[in-house]
Amino acid sequence: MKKTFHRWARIFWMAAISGLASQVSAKELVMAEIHPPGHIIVKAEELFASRLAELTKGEVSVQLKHSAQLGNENQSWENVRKGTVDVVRINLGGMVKDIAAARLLSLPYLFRSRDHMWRVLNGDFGKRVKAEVEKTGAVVLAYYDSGARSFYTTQKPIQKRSDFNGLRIRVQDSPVYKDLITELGGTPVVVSYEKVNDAFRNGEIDGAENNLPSYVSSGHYKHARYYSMDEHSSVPEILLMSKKAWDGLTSEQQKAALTAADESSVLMKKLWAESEAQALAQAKKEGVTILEKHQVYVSGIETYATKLYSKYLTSGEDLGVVLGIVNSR
Ligand code: BDP
Repeated sequence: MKKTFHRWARIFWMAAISGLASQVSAKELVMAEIHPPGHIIVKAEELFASRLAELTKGEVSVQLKHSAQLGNENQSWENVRKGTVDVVRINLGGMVKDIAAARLLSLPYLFRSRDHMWRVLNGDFGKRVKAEVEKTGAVVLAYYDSGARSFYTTQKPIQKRSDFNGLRIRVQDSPVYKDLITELGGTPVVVSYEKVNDAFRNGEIDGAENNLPSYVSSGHYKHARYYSMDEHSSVPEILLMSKKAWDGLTSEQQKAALTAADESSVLMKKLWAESEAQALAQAKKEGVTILEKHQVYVSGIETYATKLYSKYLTSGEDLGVVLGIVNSR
């Protein structure tokens, strides 16, 4: 009896110790995302989280806080640099004020296709973006697709440059986007992503611009019933980890984080076209008027939009980089 008691006591004690040990070594990373579940970006992040847990045998897990529970994208960008949130996914278009390379990436009609954008990101320019971001104190895990952004409006479709006259168009908080709308003849209105539906409802804006998956998943299509596929920009998303969280990982865990991020990016790349097609089908089903690219007088819009280049390409080096990108189309 006494012996059995001792045996059980030992087993209990060892279990308690190993439980404690795994608690001590297990790390939970908190991740901020503004998109809701179901968005392709969230699917990619879910894969990142599950692969990271798998690769580290449960030592590192990710708690994904979607739908802007931890604030808007500007706040995420600030928080990841401060280290108050561990992982964030943000659009490079919103980082223009701090990252000079993001300014170049945001220039309208820079890329002709997703393939073109990926070639540039996988080359020297992608390395420059990474280096600039890492100087601010965040670690780059991967780039994600973001397709092409197009304009959508409430009253009538955008077909040509003069259709912008007098329209108030919501933009991300970026000087490039503000200048773009001004150049096109409209008035830019900076509104954070989560507030765009309210801005439509309150009549503060007449239009906005985004890729199809975001246009549909955000519900913007309920207010802006005309989507004109002018595809004026393709600015990728970036997955970042705070330096503080990164330094708290072992080198094996860091490697696992990069692998998981890379795998999620590759999968997302494969699924992107599918997700765009689904969003397009849903928009059509909901009665949205879609103007295909050939129905929009894109070259007329592009002529005005690209006037921005002279403002933003002030150094010989940047001019050379952008010429290189344009010539690699
Ligand atoms: C979405 C991006 C998100 C941006 C948002 C926007 O995924 O990161 O913040 O557009 O327009 O497509 O603000």
